[in-house]
Amino acid sequence: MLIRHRPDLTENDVTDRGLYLRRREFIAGAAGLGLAGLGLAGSGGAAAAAPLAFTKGFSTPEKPTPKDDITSYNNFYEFGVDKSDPAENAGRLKTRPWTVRVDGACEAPRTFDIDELIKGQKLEERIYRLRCVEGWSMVIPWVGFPLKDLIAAVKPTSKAKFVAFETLMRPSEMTGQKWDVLQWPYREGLRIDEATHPLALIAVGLYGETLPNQNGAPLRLVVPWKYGFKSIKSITRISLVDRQPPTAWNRSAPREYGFYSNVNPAVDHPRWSQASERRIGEFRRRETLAFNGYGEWVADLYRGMDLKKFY
Ligand SMILES: Nc1nc2c(c(=O)[nH]1)N[C@H]1C(S)=C(S)[C@@H](COP(=O)(O)O)O[C@H]1N2
Ligand SMILES: [Mo]
Repeated sequence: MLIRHRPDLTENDVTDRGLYLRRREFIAGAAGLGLAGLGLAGSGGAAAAAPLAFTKGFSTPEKPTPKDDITSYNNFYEFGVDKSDPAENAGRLKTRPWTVRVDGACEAPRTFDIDELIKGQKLEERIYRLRCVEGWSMVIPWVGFPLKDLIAAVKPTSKAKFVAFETLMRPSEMTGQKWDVLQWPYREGLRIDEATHPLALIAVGLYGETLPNQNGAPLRLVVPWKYGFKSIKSITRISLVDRQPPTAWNRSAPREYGFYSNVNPAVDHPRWSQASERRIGEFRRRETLAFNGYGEWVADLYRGMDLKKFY
């Protein structure tokens, strides 16, 4: 495995909850760019990409997939079902003004304006692998903040056992929502301990700039140890709930897509194997790793669970 030496960087953060980070996966330190370019235009479709200020956080040393691939080969069914549809159609989505409602089982439910939310967070770059259930993968340099910080801000109560996420419903701009390929709006969910795991990220950027619409602007979830469809894009609502919430893909094909959907080479999808994957840009398939290679940090969440049953 490639080891990237960054002598100019020092180790810090992401060590709460006893999380132990392997040095070769841990590129950390201060690399603030001193840029706060968040003044995005409030009208007319896709905002121009703006630079974000961030520090370096927990990252794989693998080479990131080229930006052109990350932004042109997408799944975002609200804009069509072909890989090229989101890049072509997502420019219609107005991402300002944008609010995110965080509510449910908490003492301080709140509606956040996206720009205020971003200003209030310490952004980090986290280079994570992304493994789609279809059998392809990428390495993506996200910029974002831990989901657990947003959850903590609303003071969850003991009834908060799961977290439910919802994407915007706006068929006039999300033209794919005119077709019933899924029950709209797109929904996802996590157990509260998954959602508050330090690796669960809210991404607001990639490659150092604000997220392109096709990748889920203005904010999306990134759960690197689960299949890509768990990482819901263009979120407008996050609710703390006491029961496992319904999720879009599980509703449409429950035998194919479970609630947990941890990357698991030992449990095949009913129509294809999950043992290997094609890294975008590579020719040969490579082996898929349990929990997408993040087992060292997340396997404990599932101790004692039958992962064939809870797929
Ligand atoms: N709202 C919404 N979120 C979504 C999807 C979608 O269709 N709608 N597709 C998912 C799937 S299947 C994958 S693989 C990832 C792809 O993220 P990317 O296009 O940024 O690589 O987004 C996920 N999030
Ligand atoms: Mo996917």
